[in-house]
Amino acid sequence: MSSLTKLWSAGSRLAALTLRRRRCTSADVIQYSPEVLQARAEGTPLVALESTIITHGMPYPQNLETAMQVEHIIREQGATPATVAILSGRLHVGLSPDQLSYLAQARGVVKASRRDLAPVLAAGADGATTVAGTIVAAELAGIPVFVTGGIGGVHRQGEHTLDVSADLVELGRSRTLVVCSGVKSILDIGRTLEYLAAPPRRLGLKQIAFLIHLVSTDNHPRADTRHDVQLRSVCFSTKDCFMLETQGVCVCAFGSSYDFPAFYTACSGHLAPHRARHAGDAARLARAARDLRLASGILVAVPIPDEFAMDEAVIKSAIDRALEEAESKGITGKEVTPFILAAVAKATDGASLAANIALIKNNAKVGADIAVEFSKLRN
Ligand code: PSU
Ligand code: MN
Repeated sequence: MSSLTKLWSAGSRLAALTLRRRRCTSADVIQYSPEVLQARAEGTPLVALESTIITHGMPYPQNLETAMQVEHIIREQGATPATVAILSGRLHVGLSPDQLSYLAQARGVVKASRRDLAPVLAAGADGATTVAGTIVAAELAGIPVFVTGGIGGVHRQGEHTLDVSADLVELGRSRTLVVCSGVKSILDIGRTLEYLAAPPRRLGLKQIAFLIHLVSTDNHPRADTRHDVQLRSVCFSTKDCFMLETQGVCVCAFGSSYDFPAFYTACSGHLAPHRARHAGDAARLARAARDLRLASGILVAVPIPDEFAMDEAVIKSAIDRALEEAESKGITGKEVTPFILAAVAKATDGASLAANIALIKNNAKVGADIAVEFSKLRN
């Protein structure tokens, strides 16, 4: 054997070893439930579910009842549910009824977004994954569809606080198709859509001046956080809310219209750029995105069914009051959404919770249908 051939074969062995080690690493990090393992062996489509909604989004016992019902609906549609959470430092994909029950009552579970995953794992702690955290797990586990109620977004006053949920960025960098009912009007829905999906639009004078400044001083906004923040606030500060670079997420309204839903109500007053009329449409879209090797996600926004939609004026006043209360109590960051959810449920005598439960059950059916349709397409 020539020395060149020897070198070549040693190189291939090393590459194979590295590959094997890589595969082991991600398999090791995830603890699959027996049900999920069986589904994978039999080729049953999987649907990922988040767990922050259980620990921080709803009170006990409705949180547990809803989690079990959502899993049941997914099974009835011919798919297998895979609820994601961190238990004692292990990333679980698929939970047993006992584990769900534990999470639903446990105190001190960390709300785990992307940034929190490694610390919670390293500390051997419990964590409930947000939309962003669950997308990371779904991608690792190769689950293409994920169902939830509402995703995080750009908070109101986001132009000052820069409080933008990591959910939006995660949607921009993973291929997962997320089924939800839009974002709550506790957030800034227009800016959330803009951040996710809107194409660059016209520039105001202020923005042009700032861009010229950046170019002339050779300060690319991405290279320096201070400039990035400055640029973002300039972009946020006009009425048209122009963002230099959006996340390129394919946002679709599900059903008969292009109206982007507002969680408790079917219309937010904003339109989605695309529409999926039914599960088959959404599945074909996901297939096409994968064929194109797009590394960005798809958001399917399903309006709350008419019979469960809330009165717009009632929910608006409850949200406005809850936002004022949060501000006066100095609640910020990741505490904002759970605080507002609880305050709004109290102010509406539980009506907002009932709407939340109804819409997530409907989303579970839609998501499972999409997963089933997707599994029928060429892989
Ligand atoms: N919206 C809801 N219920 C929820 C959440 C959002 O109606 O439980 C949770 C989700 O887990 C979402 C997270 O990913 O809040 C967003 O939080 P943050 O803004 O801190 O990223
Ligand atoms: Mn937030």
